Amino acid sequence: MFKTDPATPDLFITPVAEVFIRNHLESHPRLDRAAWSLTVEGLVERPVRLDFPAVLGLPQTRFTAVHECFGNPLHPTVPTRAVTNVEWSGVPLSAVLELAGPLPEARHLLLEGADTGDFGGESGVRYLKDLPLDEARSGVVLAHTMNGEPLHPDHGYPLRAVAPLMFGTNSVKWLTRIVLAADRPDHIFTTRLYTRVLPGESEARPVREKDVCSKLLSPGDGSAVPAGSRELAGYAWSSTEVTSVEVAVDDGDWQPAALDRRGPDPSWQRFRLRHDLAPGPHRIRCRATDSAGRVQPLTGDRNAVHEIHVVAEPAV
Ligand SMILES: Nc1nc2c(c(=O)[nH]1)N[C@H]1C(S)=C(S)[C@@H](COP(=O)(O)O)O[C@H]1N2
Ligand SMILES: [Mo]
Repeated sequence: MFKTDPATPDLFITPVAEVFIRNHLESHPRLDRAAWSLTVEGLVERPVRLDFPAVLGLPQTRFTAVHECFGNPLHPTVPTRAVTNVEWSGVPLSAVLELAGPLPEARHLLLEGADTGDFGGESGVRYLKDLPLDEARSGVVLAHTMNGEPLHPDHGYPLRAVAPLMFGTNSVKWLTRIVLAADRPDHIFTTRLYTRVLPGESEARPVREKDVCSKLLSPGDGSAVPAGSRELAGYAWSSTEVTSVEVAVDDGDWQPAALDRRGPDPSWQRFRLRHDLAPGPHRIRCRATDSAGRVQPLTGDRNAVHEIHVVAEPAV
């Protein structure tokens, strides 16, 4: 069902062929762009139906963003570390909403995909997500390209939502319908799954903004490297800018790594640290902190500190 770790995880932009694919339902629609349309309905002044040329006729935007799967919603604290960084282009959702004119009582926006199937004991369900209207209007883009290419059928061709600061689950693929509503819809993918209680809070909230997280990518987990001075590197990301990354080798102290700034787009940020690896096996860990003061936990949650194991081989 989905691809495993990319073969070249170290690139700043992940090649399309290495971006993971996550489908909850059995039907993986193969849509005909000429027959496709997007409707905007519900609490709007004028329901609209847009065909693909009409979408292309609206203002376009292009940006790079981390694309990260939250993980299995049935096991919300288990780390899966399915993460990539890709460039999207498409139409700001706000431009589409302007055509329809949301009514004042509209508070929520529903995004519906064309796929159907069974999940979590329910049959014949649709893929449906909801967002607060204000957040959707300011943050969501309806994307038709990934890394400059038309979306691959598995990634939602011809049009998908992208919520760049949020987990991938909110970025509805094969988008065909947008509904404005006063209340949240009760649905398996909105209110019943994809909710969690954050540390220090008592009420469950929907899985939206990304957590602070980081991943060591070089050297690769399980690899053998020559002993001596090595660069330990990877990427860190969050819904805000990451402000520091620390790396620890074996039982050594957490050492501050060099870290790139985030820039205007919500891309991941590269970190690197040179370290002298003595011959033998090593455990290497990384830990990010973001500008909101959030720090990766050592254990126990989906964004727990990432650790890799490598063997440093003595020079012959
Ligand atoms: N229509 C639809 N959209 C969807 C999904 C889905 O199953 N159906 N999966 C979601 C999840 S959980 C993730 S992580 C991302 C994955 O996007 P990708 O497969 O393009 O990497 O799509 C999201 N959008
Ligand atoms: Mo996901």
